[in-house]
Amino acid sequence: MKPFPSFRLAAALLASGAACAAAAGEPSYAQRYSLPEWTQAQLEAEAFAARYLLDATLNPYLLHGDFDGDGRGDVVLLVRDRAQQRMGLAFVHQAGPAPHVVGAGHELGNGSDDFGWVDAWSLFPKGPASPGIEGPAPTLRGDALMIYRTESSSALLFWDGKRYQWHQQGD
Ligand SMILES: [Ca+2]
Repeated sequence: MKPFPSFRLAAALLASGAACAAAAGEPSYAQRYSLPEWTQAQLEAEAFAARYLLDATLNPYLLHGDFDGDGRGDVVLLVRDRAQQRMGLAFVHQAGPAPHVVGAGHELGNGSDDFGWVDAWSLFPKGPASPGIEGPAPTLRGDALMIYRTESSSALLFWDGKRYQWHQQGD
């Protein structure tokens, strides 16, 4: 049976995508279509793209939320630094100007500078947060992000107006 033309087109796109990038773990050509258009300028800017690769090993590989609380939707993506392949997260605020990276060479809380231990994540909608094991509940300006090592530990990451902060939930 002959392949459908659309199948051949997809194969050609995959091949060209593989040629221009695709280290293991990077989002596929199709997955990149899920990225909002406004993220492009920030993710393709030299300062970011020369240092980081997007990574799609978590499912879903991006989460939407209003992390800085300005009323406009933002996204968070898993990234790796090109130099040492350390995992981290890039929060991309719609207000810009550039993604905020935690992990991937930037230490945060007990997460170290490599978030390779994270195996699940979910959005924590703006609202009251629980007290952690190291301090009182933070006041959230926007949505926050829960990251997990399942059956081991979890932490809440939230924007304090200047940077992302770590709030340990359990270990
Ligand atoms: Ca926002």
